Amino acid sequence: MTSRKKILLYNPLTVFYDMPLALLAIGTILDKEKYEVIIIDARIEDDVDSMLSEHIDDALCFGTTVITGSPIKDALEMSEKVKKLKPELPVIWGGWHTSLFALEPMQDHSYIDITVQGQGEETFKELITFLDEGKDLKDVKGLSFRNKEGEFIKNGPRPIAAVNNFERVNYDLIDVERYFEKKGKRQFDYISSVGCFFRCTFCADPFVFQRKFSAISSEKMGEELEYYQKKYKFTDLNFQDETFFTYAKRIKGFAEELIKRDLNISWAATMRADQGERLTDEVWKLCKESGLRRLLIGVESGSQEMMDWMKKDVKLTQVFYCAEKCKELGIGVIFPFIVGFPEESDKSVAETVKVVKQLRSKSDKFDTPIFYFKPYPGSAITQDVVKKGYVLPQTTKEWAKFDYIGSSGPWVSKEKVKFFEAFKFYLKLAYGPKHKLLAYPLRKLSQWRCEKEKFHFPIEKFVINTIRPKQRLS
Ligand code: B12
Ligand code: SF4
Repeated sequence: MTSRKKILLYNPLTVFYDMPLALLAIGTILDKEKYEVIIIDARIEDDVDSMLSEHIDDALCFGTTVITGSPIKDALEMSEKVKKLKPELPVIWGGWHTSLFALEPMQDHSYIDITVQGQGEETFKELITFLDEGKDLKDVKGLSFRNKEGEFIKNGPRPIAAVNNFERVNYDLIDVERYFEKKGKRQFDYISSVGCFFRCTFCADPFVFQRKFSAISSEKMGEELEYYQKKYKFTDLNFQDETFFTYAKRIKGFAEELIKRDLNISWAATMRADQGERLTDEVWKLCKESGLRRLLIGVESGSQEMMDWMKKDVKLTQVFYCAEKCKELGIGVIFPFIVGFPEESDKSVAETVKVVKQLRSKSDKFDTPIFYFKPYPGSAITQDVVKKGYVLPQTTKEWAKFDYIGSSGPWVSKEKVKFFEAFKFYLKLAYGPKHKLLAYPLRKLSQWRCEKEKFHFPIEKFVINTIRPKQRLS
């Protein structure tokens, strides 16, 4: 096994410590006899440069995963560094950004040679064989590349492969304990499906996966999770699926598997409210019994009209149904909202504020992060605002500055941002988990402020901001 070629995979700097599932997926699928996968995670490693120098001589390629926004900056810097150290080494970009922008990163930067679109496992496996054998990449579906003549070629798409047929992901490619340490809890990241059947017009998933979906069976999940749990001794499981609850039968089976195997863990996942409404009471209870601790249910807007406009295909009544179920069963929920959709009326924003308050006052286990609309690439709304004259970032470097925090477009006034920043702050004090430092009168005062929407003279904000830890998204 000593003469194996090295495959260098890089996870750029991002804000949280979720395990690098993309790199694990594409790293697992390669022939272990021939290739040694080295994952360098900028969030985890103390000395990325010396790791790179240690492995680059024996490397067959360098690959990095890229989501739109600040991770691009680090991916660019690292890719350039790699190319300087070893100009003949192919530099490959994959992930959501290159699924949306196949050619632009290569056109903007001569040190990027290949980009991968969509699901990566089979494309990467074939790509590695082609690179190793020096074959022309024009026959590898699902990728784009610069050919010898310097032309940019985009090959045809690759159909989604059934994820149930993939082998078990090899988490030994990373030091799992380091992620537990960084997260401050023994939380294991896992994904059991790819794609989504739905059509929300603010989301890139319908564009990238063409409304297709493929999932691992409940039995296989049970086997894999028992194996991982015995090996890594995690206490919490974090599903990264877009729509985990797509098939109620699979969820029932999964919950039964966890109970049968007596894993004694908690778990969290994303749910659509319509899917939650379709679950029977029996399945809700099984989920709770098997350890369901927290759901993420995207609401996006408190206005049914806006929800219909963005083709969310969810009713507010379904959101409240799920809220009641979770309250009854003691399950936490994150209900994310977005304000400032193009041409969103003040009435619609006011309805969002009202629904946020209603949800928050139901349980201190409910959270309601409020984001400002951003025209993320690949969504139908973004295409529409561009047609109407909005100018998106034009280069890969400009996309690196496209930060998800704060407001960007002309759609949210400064006054609204000020209002929402105060509102979000007081929601936490008013309805969030009770804290020994927060006295009862302060909570009552905050509830009054939220109720009346009066946020002047925020003395509490100044005091609390100095003692409170930063908010986490996951
Ligand atoms: C975990 C996660 C994160 C983590 C990233 C952790 C990391 N590794 O660095 C954190 C919490 C930091 C994060 C943040 C954000 N995220 Co996020 N996140 C996810 C999530 C839930 C899971 C990603 C994952 O691990 N998937 C599992 C792996 C197996 O799938 P994959 O990443 O698609 O990888 C496959 C292919 O893309 C390809 N591939 C990927 N990389 C590579 C590399 C190579 C070399 C090759 C060959 C192939 C390849 O092969 C893989 C296997 O098939 C996805 C949704 C999803 N289910 O994918 C959203 C998602 C990626 N996030 C998204 C967004 C919008 C955000 C945020 C704006 C916050 C938000 N509101 O959610 C921020 C922005 C971050 C920033 N700009 O700094 C969008 C993507 C938008 C975009 N254009 O990039 C997604 C798709 C959610 C959505 N539907 O809107 N996120
Ligand atoms: S927001 Fe969720 S449900 Fe809607 S299309 Fe995107 S992934 Fe699917």
